[in-house]
Amino acid sequence: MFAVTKEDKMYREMLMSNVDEKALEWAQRRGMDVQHLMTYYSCAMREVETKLRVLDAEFSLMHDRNPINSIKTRLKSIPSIMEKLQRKGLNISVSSIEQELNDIAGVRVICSFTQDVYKLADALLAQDDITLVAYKDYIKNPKPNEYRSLHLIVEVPIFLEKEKRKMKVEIQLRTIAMDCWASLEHQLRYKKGKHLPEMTEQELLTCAKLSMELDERMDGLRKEASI
Ligand code: 0O2
Repeated sequence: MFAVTKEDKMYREMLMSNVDEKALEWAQRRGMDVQHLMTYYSCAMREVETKLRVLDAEFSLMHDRNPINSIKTRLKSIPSIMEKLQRKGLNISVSSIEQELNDIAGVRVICSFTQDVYKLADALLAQDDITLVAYKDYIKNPKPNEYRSLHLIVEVPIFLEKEKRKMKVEIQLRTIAMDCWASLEHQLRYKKGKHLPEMTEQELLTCAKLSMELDERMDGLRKEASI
């Protein structure tokens, strides 16, 4: 069972200090409800992270290499949550957050090879306490801008003193090359929905193709090395 840790408290303070006036007013009005919910998401995020680290450790024992290069976790901030609810025309309420949004808790897993992405996803989804809510394979079916990643929305239980709660977590799995492209593209455009000059768009597409080629060639080397 998770207790509320110092880290949770720091998270909450950070969330509360980072909000604009309207979000702050709402979050304060909902007070404990919002704080509790965000703490539950934070616990679920850590559950998923631990599961992935266990799989990484086991794989390393069996194959003498690590499929996971790094893991990043993030909780969506209160203003981002409010902006998303508003954009989708949804009620601003605690139950809306829980029922309608899938990406409050996010775990990004950066893998060594493309094959590792699928092995990890399959192993995680085979666990009997994980429920798959959505599976979007942008590696086999990249977005029009060539964004590639495997996205899973899962439900994971967290065990509280008097109840068990199933919380949703968004997991993005991608290779180092996919992550490099996505992180830089995100900085250039994605977040602001900014329209980029045609030449920049073309250059981004070329970079995405290079990153795909890099993954394919590295995968060839992995097969040659039989790892
Ligand atoms: P952040 O800050 O990274 O979380 P949704 O709006 O989430 O309900 P959608 O758009 O179908 O539904 O979700 P999808 O396609 O699974 O993508 C959600 C997340 O994937 C984004 O989260 C990004 O992290 C990432 N992503 C999707 N498309 C792109 C892209 O073209 N470029 C980059 N760099 N990242 C992408 P957020 O909330 O936008 O941002």
